[in-house]
Amino acid sequence: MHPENEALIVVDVQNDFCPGGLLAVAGGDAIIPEINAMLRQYAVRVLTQDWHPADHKSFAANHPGAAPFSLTEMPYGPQVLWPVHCVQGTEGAAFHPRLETDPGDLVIRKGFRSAIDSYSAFFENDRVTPTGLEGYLRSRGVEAVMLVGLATDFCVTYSALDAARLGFRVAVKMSACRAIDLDGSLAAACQQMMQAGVDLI
Ligand code: VGL
Ligand code: ZN
Repeated sequence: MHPENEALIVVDVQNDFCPGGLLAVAGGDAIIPEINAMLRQYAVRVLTQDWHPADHKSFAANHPGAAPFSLTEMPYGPQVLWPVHCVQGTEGAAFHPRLETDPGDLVIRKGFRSAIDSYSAFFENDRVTPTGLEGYLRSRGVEAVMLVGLATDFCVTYSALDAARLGFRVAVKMSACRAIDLDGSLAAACQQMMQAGVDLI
């Protein structure tokens, strides 16, 4: 059992990011047994859920003529345009049925503002609008976080970089993550995490 000052953060293990989903990550469901085992080992357990309204600006379908996986410019910087995914209340936005969510202490939903995407569990993509997770972890005395889930190179990496910036000790259990890997995004993400002092284990 890990000490009370360490949290496990399970990122976006939702149907749409698993095989058969609308933004499926290869092998996304293969990490679930390892995550279920880890959930039993942590005193503080947080699950995140990507949770978009249907008119969300990160969806290519809401930009006439734009192709999925193309880049656009948002007021807060470049943004990948994704296939429609994780629409609030849909089966695709639900946690994968094999993920054992009952031990979770907190579910953080993110990406619910139409005009701004939110990869990180801590801040939306403007890097300043908070989700509230920092305050939750601090008020529970958490000093170190372990990240697992989907996708390694987007939501997991953004969460890891923000956690490091906020002063938490941060590790990512790579075997319990899977990547989208758009144009080398996985290698770039690992490089950034290592530079930020994130432990890739
Ligand atoms: C994610 C793309 C769009 C993720 C979420 O969970 O990594 N990726 N929305
Ligand atoms: Zn999303």
